[in-house]
Amino acid sequence: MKSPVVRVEREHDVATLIIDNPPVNALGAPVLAALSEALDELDAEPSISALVVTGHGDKFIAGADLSRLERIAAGTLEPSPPSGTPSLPALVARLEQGPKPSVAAIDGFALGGGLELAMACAARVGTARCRLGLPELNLGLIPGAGGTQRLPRLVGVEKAVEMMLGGAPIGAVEARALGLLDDLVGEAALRERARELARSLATGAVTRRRTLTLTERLAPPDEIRALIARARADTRRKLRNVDYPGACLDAIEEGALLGAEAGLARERAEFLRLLSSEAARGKLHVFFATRAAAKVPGVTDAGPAPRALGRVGVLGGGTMGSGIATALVRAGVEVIIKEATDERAEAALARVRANLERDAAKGRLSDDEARRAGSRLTGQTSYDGFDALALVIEAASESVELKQQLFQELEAHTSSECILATNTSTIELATVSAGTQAGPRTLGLHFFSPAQVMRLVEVVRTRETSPRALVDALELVKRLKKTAVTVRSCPGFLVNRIFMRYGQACGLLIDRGVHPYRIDDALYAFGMPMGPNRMGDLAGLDVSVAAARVLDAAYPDGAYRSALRQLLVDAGRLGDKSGAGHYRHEDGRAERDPALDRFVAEARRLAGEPPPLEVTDDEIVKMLVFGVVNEACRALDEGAVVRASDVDVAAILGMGFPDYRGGPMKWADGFGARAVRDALARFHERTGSALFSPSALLTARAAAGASLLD
Ligand code: 3H9
Repeated sequence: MKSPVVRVEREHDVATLIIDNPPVNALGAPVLAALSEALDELDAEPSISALVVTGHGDKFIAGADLSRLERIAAGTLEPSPPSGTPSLPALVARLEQGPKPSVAAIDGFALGGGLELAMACAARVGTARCRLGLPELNLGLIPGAGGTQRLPRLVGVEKAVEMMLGGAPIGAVEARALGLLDDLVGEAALRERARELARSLATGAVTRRRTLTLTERLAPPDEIRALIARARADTRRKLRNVDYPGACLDAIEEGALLGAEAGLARERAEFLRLLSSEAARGKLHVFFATRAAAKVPGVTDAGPAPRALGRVGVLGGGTMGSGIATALVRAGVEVIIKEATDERAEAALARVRANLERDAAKGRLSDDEARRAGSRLTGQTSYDGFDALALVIEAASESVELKQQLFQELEAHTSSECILATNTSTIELATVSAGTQAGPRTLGLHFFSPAQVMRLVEVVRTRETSPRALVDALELVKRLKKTAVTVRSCPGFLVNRIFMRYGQACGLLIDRGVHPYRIDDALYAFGMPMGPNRMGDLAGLDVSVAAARVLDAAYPDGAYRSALRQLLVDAGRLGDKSGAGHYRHEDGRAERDPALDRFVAEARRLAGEPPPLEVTDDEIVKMLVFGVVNEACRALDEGAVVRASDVDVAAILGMGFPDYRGGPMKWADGFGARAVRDALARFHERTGSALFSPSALLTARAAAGASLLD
């Protein structure tokens, strides 16, 4: 009895197994069971001498079923497959060792377990659009079905290490050149060519070689040891707090030096161990959270289909406007930058060109792509042509009067269909569009700086924003290869609002005698790209003080501000840009500065010399991060954000929160709502500051023993 997820077509002596498991042909238990059943049947058929394994259309196999892995990682599902279903490693081994040779016919993605299965076949044929990779490390895992053993044997240890540690798939031409693909053909010819090759393997016209027995691509042992040692040192430098890259290198090294059997055993043990690690739980959560963020209930599931927006206008070509324009032209969108004067328009175009040149120099774009992207851009000082635009992004400086004036001008110069987006980071949308009738077509597109690099865009809506405008804006963000998190307009939107508490808690600790550098060290060790004080220097302390003033006024309950940043600003210490802030800055390096202590002492004096607080590094981290979680709970309670996992996506992409901890909500949920509430209540009691007063939603979740992620 055949399952519909795997179909078998017989042509003379070759059987083609077609996997059809939408949306991405993941290898879930039903697929594994169906493949195993089909192999049982075909092994027993004397008229069949060879096999072809393929996917459906341009979907080969996207790997193991991640929803299943997520449940195993969470401890709610046993790692062993359901009874009667083979494990993926067992199925892969069976394909390699079985009586009949097999060929993988690959169109589209062959990722993770998909490539592992293909590598166990005797040969692989692909199309120009196939992409092959082992992205397991992106999920805090390592390949678990022989990938660490077969890939080095097919492409050499060096390339295999690069592919696994990098995680990005390679294209068909490179795969063919490396020998990972044995042939490259057009889509229409794929299955026929695979069958032909399978037949040649069966007759012996082409020798059947089992991948695990190959050794000619393996370098001499000393070279392998040296190469792995270099890769190990490199990843230790780049990645903190995680052990999956080292585990992957161990499995590769063991197999390459001691033989495939030892390597497979090591790989299996490490894969199973990592499956229950915090990093895998965190990263699997982020995988699904990122995809969930694209879905806005009542809008993307009910509203109109998105339209591809034609030409886009950008008002203001400063750092932000030119960064946004760069992202747009790179994604193939035609852009008009409007500036106040010819000189400023020229400067804006120069900024975009410089961004594109940097992309080309770093290999992110080819010279030709950069040239074509640049040709999509024009600069002007008038509103000529704005009546034909589908979207305008206002990226002028952060002044209410200026933005209001620009919105009034935009209303006069654009069609009633044109979406009016503002890139404000602090001003409420209703204030920006006040005095116009443009409410339904007004929304916020809050890019993070630098806009051509940062992946997060907060898509901000008001009660008036139409689903049509929202759906189109979400589509545009996707086209820019960025991730949208949808937020209701509120001061600070999501990221700046929740991280306001992070900054406040940092200031409170400083006023209570915890040194700013100790706080930075604790948060850096936790996994943030830098501590909050170093971060303040980078963003500019004048900017930070101004933003804090707006946010403290908007959320006065529990607001706490140390005077430290204001004191530094008053002394002309604005951060990196002025050569000193909390740190001294020279040649791009931040050095600790003993002069800071004088400002800290003054800030403490202004705070009334409260008694010093004894805290551990763990408590420092929790005071700052649980503060973020507490404020996120308030935002969730108000409906300002769609779901808790959106907070995680926003914090990771907007603030560099470590993805291997899953984001602040996922990380806090690991302790449980009750523990988070109790910790905050204790901080409240110890400091006497309402900053730590647990929010209503957190308190309710704690009382109900509920998850923070529900
Ligand atoms: C592995 O293989 C372990 C083995 O080594 C060892 C095992 C023993 N499973 O991304 P999209 C869903 S680890 C389940 O929006 P795209 C996804 O959630 C695996 N579901 O599409 C979404 O659902 P929804 C190694 C999956 O076209 C829908 O499919 N493989 C899986 O932009 C569409 O996804 C990987 O890490 C999955 N494996 O990109 C590859 N993959 O519509 C992970 C996707 O409900 N996948 N979904 O939101 C990807 O990188 C991208 O999905 C892919 C398509 C490039 C394939």
